[in-house]
Amino acid sequence: MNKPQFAVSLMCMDFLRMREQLETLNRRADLYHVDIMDGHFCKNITLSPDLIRTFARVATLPMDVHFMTTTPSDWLEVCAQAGAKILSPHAETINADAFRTLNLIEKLGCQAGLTLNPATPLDTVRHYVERIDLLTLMTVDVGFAGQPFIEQMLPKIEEAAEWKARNGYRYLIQIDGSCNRRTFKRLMNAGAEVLVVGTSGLFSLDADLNTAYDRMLASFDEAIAE
Ligand code: S6P
Ligand code: MG
Repeated sequence: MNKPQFAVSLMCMDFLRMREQLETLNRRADLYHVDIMDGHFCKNITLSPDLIRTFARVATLPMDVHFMTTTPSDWLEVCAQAGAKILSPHAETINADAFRTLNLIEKLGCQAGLTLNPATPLDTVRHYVERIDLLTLMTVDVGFAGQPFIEQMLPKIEEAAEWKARNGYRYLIQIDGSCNRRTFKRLMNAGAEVLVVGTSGLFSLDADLNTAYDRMLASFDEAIAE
């Protein structure tokens, strides 16, 4: 089984230790996952374009922005200018102008991400998924860290992996929501390639982030070996 890439969810870090935590993650993680919410698409507000600009002063890993906003087109350009490398709006918010949105992401010089809520079938993105670099499948409803894993998503991950193998699509399959010791093996068996680790998979494992990261990697190896 291939090793996954780990994308760390920055909304879950200790905000009083941002610089120190980013410096640790620069050495250890593969990608940054930046959640932007508008209080409408989901009932929370977390990170912001200004924070992306601040992270960019320290971050040496690519930042993938997960837009939980009703009108992502309002935010794509400002986030690209702030330093985002991958822009991942939700299918539920771009299907009225998906091709125009993908053209804009390309024009901004970013990679095209795309995110699907748990209740959204993969088939809704069939006509443009060939243009996607990072396909994110939510395994919790959007809005909060620390929620329970939605088991019914496993066949959807398998379907995304089948589509990729059958059609030669380039997207990496990223999973967002409750990626941790209890779910790692099932996610990998289903075809996950990038795992977003947040509160349950990483930050809750130890107050010291280096120790927490060691524990996360060890818990991944243990889970896979079972
Ligand atoms: C949720 C957000 C996610 C969370 C992540 C937290 O709306 O999009 O990226 O930050 O799921 O991780 P966990 O393991 O606590 O669910
Ligand atoms: Mg997210």
